[in-house]
Amino acid sequence: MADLILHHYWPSPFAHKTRMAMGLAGLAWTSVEIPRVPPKPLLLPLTAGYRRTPVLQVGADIYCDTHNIAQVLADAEPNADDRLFPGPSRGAALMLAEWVDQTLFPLAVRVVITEALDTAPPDFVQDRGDLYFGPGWTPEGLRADAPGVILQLEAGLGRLESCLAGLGRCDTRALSSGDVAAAFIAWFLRGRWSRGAELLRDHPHLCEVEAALEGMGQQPARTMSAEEALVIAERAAPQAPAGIQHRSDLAVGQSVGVRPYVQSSDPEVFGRLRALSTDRISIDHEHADVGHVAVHFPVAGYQIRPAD
Ligand SMILES: N[C@@H](CCC(=O)N[C@@H](CS)C(=O)NCC(=O)O)C(=O)O
Repeated sequence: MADLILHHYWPSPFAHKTRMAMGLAGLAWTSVEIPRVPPKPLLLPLTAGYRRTPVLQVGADIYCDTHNIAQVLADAEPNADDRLFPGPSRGAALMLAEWVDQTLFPLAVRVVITEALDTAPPDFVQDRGDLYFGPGWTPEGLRADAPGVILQLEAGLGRLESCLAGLGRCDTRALSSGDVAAAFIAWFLRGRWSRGAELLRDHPHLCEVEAALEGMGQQPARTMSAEEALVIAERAAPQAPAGIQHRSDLAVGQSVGVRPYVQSSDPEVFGRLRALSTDRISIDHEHADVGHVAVHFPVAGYQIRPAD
């Protein structure tokens, strides 16, 4: 397999999640740092316009979204799958990761951005507000909602805590991809919200998982410029198989649009359908800077439609 090239920035909680997963899986990776806010002129040619962080590049195959990336990591080496999904943990780990992403993270990012309204750069606040809260959000609305959002966040953390408590202590069991999903939320709240540490104190199992994964995977084997990564994509050809392996009216080669299935400023991205399985949507994309690449998205959480 070609190098695992992670396009990311260090403070990104979702990138932190993927970095931890690479550490847990024992995989070496190459780091390409990208900007925190658009424009991202050296990333978007690879992704057909998908702008979120992180993105994993393997030659001319470009994997968007951490859920999708987790499966690439599991497939990367013979032992990696066992390390990310030990024993019977797969189903529960995947569901936990999805719940954290769809339920807990939106609450966490609300409290973090609400607190940062007066201190973060205005272009960052505007960009993240449009991305996470959808059209029509206002600073006043965020502030008014904050007390109720904090209660919801505490309720969610309580559920996460009892889920981790049910799995047992970290020193008596193998960590899984589900623990990574729990740890990145703890890392985000502790590092970016003034009340994070105080709230986490009430969740000892969550703190234990966070500590067990601390620092894991945060050291790339090497760093690379974004320009070098584009050259690698240009010189490679997509390796992922083509074909429809799932009941669908869509056909290989058809033009499709894909975007996260949430109210947000995420652009829809377009390409020719290359493959569709129960878990993954793959589109073929051409760009003058990279030639032909295949861009891969998860099915869960993404909406695909014909775009002819
Ligand atoms: N469901 C996505 C969520 C990714 C996400 O929202 N990432 C944040 C960074 S932590 C982001 O893209 N922020 C905007 C940006 O980087 O431009 C995933 O699992 O990868």
